Amino acid sequence: MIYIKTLFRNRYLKGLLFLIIVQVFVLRAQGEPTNFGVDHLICEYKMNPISIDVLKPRLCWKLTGAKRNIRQTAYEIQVFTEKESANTLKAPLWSSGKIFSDQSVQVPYNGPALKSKQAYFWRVMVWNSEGESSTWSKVNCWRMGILNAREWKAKWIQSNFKNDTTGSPSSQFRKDFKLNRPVKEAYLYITSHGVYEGWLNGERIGNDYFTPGWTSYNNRIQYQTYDVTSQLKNGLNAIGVTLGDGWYRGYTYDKKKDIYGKELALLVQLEVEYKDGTRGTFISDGTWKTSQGPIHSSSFFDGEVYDARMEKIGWSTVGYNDKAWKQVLVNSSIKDNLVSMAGPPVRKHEKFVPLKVLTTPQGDRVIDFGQNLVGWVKFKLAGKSGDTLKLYHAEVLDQKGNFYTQNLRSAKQEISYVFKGGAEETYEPHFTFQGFRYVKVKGYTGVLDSTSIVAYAIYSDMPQTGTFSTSNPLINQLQHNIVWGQKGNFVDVPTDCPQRDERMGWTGDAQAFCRTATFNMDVAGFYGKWLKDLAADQHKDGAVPYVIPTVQDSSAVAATGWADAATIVPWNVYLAYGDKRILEQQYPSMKGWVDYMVRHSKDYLWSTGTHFGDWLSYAGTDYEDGAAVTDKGLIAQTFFAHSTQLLINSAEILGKVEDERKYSILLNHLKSAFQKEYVTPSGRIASGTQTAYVLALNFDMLPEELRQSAADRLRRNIDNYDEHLTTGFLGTPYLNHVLTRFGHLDMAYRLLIKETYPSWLYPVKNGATTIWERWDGIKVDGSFEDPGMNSFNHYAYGAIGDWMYRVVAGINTSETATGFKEMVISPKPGANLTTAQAELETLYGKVSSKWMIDGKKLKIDIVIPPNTTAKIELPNVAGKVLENGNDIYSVKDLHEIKKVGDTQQMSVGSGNYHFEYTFHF
Ligand code: RAM
Repeated sequence: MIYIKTLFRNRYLKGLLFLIIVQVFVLRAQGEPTNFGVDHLICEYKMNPISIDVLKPRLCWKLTGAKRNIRQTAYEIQVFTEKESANTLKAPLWSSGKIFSDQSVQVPYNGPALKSKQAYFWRVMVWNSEGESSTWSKVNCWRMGILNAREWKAKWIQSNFKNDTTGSPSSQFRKDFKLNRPVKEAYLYITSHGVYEGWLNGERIGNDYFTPGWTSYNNRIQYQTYDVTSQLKNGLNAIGVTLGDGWYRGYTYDKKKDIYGKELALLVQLEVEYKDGTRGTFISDGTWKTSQGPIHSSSFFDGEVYDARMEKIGWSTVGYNDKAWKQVLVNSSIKDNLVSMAGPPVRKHEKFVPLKVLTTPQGDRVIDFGQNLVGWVKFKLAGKSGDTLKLYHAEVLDQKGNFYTQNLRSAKQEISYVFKGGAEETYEPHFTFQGFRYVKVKGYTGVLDSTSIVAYAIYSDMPQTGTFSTSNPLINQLQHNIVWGQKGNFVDVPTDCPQRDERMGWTGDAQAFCRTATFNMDVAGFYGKWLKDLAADQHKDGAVPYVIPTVQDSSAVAATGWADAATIVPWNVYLAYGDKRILEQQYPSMKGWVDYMVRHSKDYLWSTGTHFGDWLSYAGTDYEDGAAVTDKGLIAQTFFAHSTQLLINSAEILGKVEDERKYSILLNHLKSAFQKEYVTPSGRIASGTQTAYVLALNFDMLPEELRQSAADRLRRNIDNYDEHLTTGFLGTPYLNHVLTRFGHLDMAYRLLIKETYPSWLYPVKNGATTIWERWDGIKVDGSFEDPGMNSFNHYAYGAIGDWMYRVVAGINTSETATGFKEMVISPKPGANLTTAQAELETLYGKVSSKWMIDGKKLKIDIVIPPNTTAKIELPNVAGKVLENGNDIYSVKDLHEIKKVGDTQQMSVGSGNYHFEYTFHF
């Protein structure tokens, strides 16, 4: 004490101490690295979103650090209304205070009501299990969108050309406007009936395509928000926007058009904050001018006709002479159905250069881009004024090597470009996309190479989260095909196919594939948006349309295995991202669908209605019991039960005790009714198909004592088909899971590596670069299946991807602490694979599992992200297991070590682990 007193009496020492204290604080504030930290702050699944309309947005962050067992024990969030405030001593708008919790994802903002168009800056600090705190994270931001329809000052405008109907030239809209002070920041809010492309001072606004995206337009239309600060200048500015038919009034399924209306319209509101603190708003209104531009026609199915001679040079720049343009009409469409864009925008991704330029036996000049992709071709070519270049798009060449488009049905997928003449002209389409690998070129004989013509993949901007690979190149190609099937069919909505005259949000396909999708990419926002449309388009009586957004007749609803997307998709989003709010958001829709089935069933059996059944299952006749057709009533009953189960699970999570009880009773009745109607006392199921057994087993429809024998029957059925699968859209996703669960892992692997039809690798052996709609899109004799329905880019059968991640590599979330908060890592080697590995970027960070067979040894590397725990299950253990060379029983970071049969189990926290042991085959 005396010593300290003396110390403080010394002025010099006092100063030094002060300096040290300051230094410590400054270093901490600057983010001095400690052995753990926090970063990757996201809000509503987005990094620094500039427009959200969720009133209590959810925040996620990742803990970082290489040490094992990193666990969050507490956090503090601070939210400011000005960025600078984080570094001053200014009080935050909201501070959570120190919250003792290990929750680091989906943490709802819980401060004062958030204001329209206001930016919020936030940071977080976390504490670990040693009680150490991280430094404050870097400051991230979110910004609210327009929260009140009355804040839309802009007016809907439209052109007034007589020929402005579906398929007519695209209208352009323009306006010059003046800013008389330097701009601090400016946001542009924009949407349309139809699709739009906007330009400010000659520069494209944003890099999104097909905006405002496809939603249930009668109920919800998205608007986009762009930070256009850097595109504006002091003084005069110009804005120009082009509109295309898009989904709004363009041709769709069955040659229908004008689904949502006959007139296209535009709504634009620019809000500027000047450096001097004043504000200005510029809006679409009756003073805008309109003209028809070079896009002669555009259609998703048919392509685009573009006459470059009609280009209006400089039309979106200041000073353009628009005297000849017409005045727009103001229209009175409503604005209270406008919502901020929730999912990811469609963007341009991979670029492909010509792999080969070939001449077909029929004499066509065709470019092979080497990948069946969805997007378009961009070229830089010269031509004579008035000459037309035509591009045709196809997925495949036929047996003789000729360009094949019959499977596109009526979709033309054609680009016609009329040259303006002179120097090289650069063009890429605007309001259309094609599904293709091959492009036939007509009207141009010059050189076609990587400098003159390329292809771009265009799809919803979902970050890739997963990778999967093995020692078998064919399986790697299968994984590649699954991922490309996902890219091509996630173009704003989950479609069945991207090329023929269909391209709709088929619900059955979506539910079959969605769990796989959650592994390959971050699809939380994508499905979150689509599920809102599902609920919006769901009928009052709970019936779910076949396609979402719906464009079919009102009778096209309530098919089993399709409508169940209402329960299955939200459930899978919940599993992958721990997203309880999606269950909350979708609960009425889920319940509505189950109640619909209740009302349409008799004595707890649902067997009425129109169903697609086990769509596109194997249809051979080479096995005694004929084709692998499963009774549709039987299928309906299993999905009825499954949806009910998911509703019960959701009710439990949301604390809806009464519902949980009520639907649990219902579920018992559904299972008894199933057993009475479709199962003999010895466990034989009415349809002896693989799908019948798979569904009954996967959804626990059979009494416990009959399950194993049913699984053995399933195996015998597969044997009878010479070890081939025969399942369709509904049975396929669960086939290998059921085999694995009931001790037939070897058979699951045999199906996976089977190369003959029907199998997953049969298309791969036939050169597929995406997943096919049918097991035999190209038949064994080399001819094509029925062109009426033969897509070569249809993701449903890609549902095996989920089994590859969860069983082959063994990365699973626990179902109680979902979103990979707790996980089960349970790799299962099999077949002739010597290695397999998968990585998954979860909301907590990277999980990875890699195994390798080295002689008699199995080596397994596992990475568990911070703030999570894992139960590890090592299979086929003979003898001692070593972790980093040490007997597992001596490693302090491994807990609850026990051996069950020949599986070695243990629990771990975050970190990297390396196991090695003798593997018994
Ligand atoms: C076809 C497609 C689609 C399927 C429906 C039932 O249009 O194959 O994938 O869901 O039929």
